[in-house]
Amino acid sequence: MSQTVGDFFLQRLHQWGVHTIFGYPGDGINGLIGALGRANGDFKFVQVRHEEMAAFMASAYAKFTGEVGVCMATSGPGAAHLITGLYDARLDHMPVLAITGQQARTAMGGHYQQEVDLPAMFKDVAGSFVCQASMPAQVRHVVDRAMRIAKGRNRVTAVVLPNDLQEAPYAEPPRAHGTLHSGVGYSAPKVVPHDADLRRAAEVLNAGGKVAILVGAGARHATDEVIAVAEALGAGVAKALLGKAVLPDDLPWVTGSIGLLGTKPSWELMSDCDTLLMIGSGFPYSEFLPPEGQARGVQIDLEPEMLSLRYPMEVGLVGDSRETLRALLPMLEQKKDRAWRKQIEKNVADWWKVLESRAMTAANPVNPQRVVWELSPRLPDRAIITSDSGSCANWYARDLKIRRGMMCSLSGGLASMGAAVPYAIAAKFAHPDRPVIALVGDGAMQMNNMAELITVAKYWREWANPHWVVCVFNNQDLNQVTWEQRVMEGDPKFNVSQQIPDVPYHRFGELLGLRGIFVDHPDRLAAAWEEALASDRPVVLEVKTDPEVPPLPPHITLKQARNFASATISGDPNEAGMLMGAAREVLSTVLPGSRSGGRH
Ligand SMILES: Cc1ncc(C[n+]2csc(CCOP(=O)(O)OP(=O)(O)O)c2C)c(N)n1
Ligand SMILES: [Mg+2]
Repeated sequence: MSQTVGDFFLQRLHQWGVHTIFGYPGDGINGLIGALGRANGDFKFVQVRHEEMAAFMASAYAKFTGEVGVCMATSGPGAAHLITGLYDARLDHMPVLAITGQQARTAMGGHYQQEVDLPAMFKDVAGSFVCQASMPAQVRHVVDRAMRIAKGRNRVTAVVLPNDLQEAPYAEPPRAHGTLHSGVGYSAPKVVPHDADLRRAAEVLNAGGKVAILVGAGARHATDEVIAVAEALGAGVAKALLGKAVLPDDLPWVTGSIGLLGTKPSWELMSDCDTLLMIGSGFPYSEFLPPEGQARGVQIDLEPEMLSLRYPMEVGLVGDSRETLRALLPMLEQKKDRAWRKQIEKNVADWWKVLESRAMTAANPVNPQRVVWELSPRLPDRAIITSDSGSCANWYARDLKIRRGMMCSLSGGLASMGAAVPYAIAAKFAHPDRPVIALVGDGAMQMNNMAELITVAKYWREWANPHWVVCVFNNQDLNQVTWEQRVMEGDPKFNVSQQIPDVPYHRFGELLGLRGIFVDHPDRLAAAWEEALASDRPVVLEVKTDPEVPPLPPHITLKQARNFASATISGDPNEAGMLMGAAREVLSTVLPGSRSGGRH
C-alpha cells in the first residue's frame, strides 16, 4: 500500500518529536486512526472518555513537559467537544495542536451530516494557525506550521483534515509555482533584553526600599534565579496560582498565593511595597497589586503583549525569565537594610499559624482545609498535584506546602471545572514514575472527572508505579459559587441550583477496580492519606467535607461583609450551621477591624 496522507501526516508529527496523542475516534478520522495502526508503535494513543478531556490532557501534558500537547478528535461533534480544553491551553499560554477530521471534500458545503465550519469554529481559540487542508501536497507545510507556531509562540493551533484526504495517496509538493517546501524543527531562542534596559530595571530595583516580587508560570524554570534576586533585594515573593511550583513554601519569605485564593502576607506584601518586580505572570486581579503610583514597577515576560497590563510598569523587559534574571543579577546591589524582609518573614510565620488553626477548627464533619493541611507533610518527593476549580482550589492555593522538585497546576486562566482528573492522567503519561494527586470537588467529579476514572482504570497498569490519588471533597454543594453568591451578591444559598446529589465516589472507584477510601472523621485523615499514597493501585479518597467553611478572600471588603450578613438574615437554608460552625471563626479573622479588613 502506498503512503496515504494520514501515514505521511503522522510520520511528519513523529519527526517533530510527537509521541503521545490524546484522543477519541470517529469516522471523520478513520484515515488517521488507520495510519496510527500502521505507525509501528511510534505513538502512544491515549483513549479518553470525552474529547474535552483529550484537550485538557494535551494542555496539561504541555504544562508538565514543556512539549507540544497533541489531541485528536473526529469531525463535527468530536471537534466541538475539544473546545473548552483548547481554551484552557490558550488562556494559560500552552502549546497545543488539535487535529480533527472533517467531512469528505466532495460533501463539503452540502449541509452534510456532521459538517461544521471547523476553521470558523477554531478561529478564536487557535487564531494563530488554523488550516483545513484540501490537497495532499499541502499537508507537509500545514503540519510544519502548526507545530512551529504552537512551539515557538506557545499557542493553540488546529489542523482539519477531510476524511477522504486522509486516505488519499500522499504526494510531495511539486517544484512549481504555488507550492511550499517547508521543513521540520524548532529551537527556542535565548531571549534577553538589551543591556541598557536591564540597567534601567536594575536602577529601579536598587532604589527600592521595600521590594515585592510576583512570580507566575513563566518563572517555573527560574527557581534558583528568583531566589538569588529575592535574596539580593531583601524581597518577599508572592506566587500567582500557576506559579505555585516556582518556589518552595518552606522559604520563610515566600508569601504564598495571591488574589482571591491568596494569603494575607501576599496582600500585605503588595499593600506595603514601594517596588514591584513581576516575573512571567498574567495574574489578572489588579486590585491585589499595589495601588497605582505606590510602587515603581519592573516586569519580565516572554510575551510583549503581557507587559504593563495589570500595573503600569516603569520598565517592561521582553525576555526569558531565567536568562533575564541571570543577566540582571550582577547589576543588583545587595540590600543592607533587612527590616522589610524581617517584617515579611514575621507575617509569613504568623500566617502559617493562622492556617493551621483554621485547618484544625472543628467542622461538620470534616474541615476541608484540614484535608489539604494533612496532605502537605505527607506529599511524596517529586509529586505532581492538580486541582479542580471550586473551593478546593482555595485550599490548594493556601494550605498545600510545595517543596522543591514538585510540580502542580490547574486550569488557571479559564478556571474551568473538570480539569483535575484529566490533568492528573496527563501527568502520569508525562512522568509515569511520579506520584500524582488530584484535588476535586464533588460537582466537578460529577461533571466529567468520574467518567475519566475509567481511563485511569484502563491504563494504570502501564505506569511505572500506581501512585495516583484523586481526593474528592464531598460537600453536596457547588460550594465556591454558593459562597460567591452569599458574599459578592448578598444572596442566600439557592438550593435549587447549588445542592447536588450525594454519590458514593469511593465505591464508584472500587467498582472500576481502583481502591476506595472513605473518611467522615477528621482524625482518620492522616492515616487515609498514608494509605492512599502507599496503595498498590490508584485511589479514590472521598472525604465528607463541611460546606459551611467559607473560602473567603484574604481580606474582605465592607460591602462583602454586609452582603454576607444580609444573605444570612434573608433566610439562607444553612443559616444555623453557618453561624455556629467554622464560618464565624474564620470570618472573625477577616472582617473589618482586623488588620487586613476594610481597606477598600
Ligand atoms: C465548566 C464550568 N462550569 C461552571 C463553573 C462555575 N463554578 C466554579 S466553581 C463551581 C462549583 C464547583 O463545585 P464543586 O466541584 O462541588 O466544588 P466545591 O466548590 O463544592 O468545593 C462552579 C459551578 C466553572 N468554573 N466551570
Ligand atoms: Mg462541592
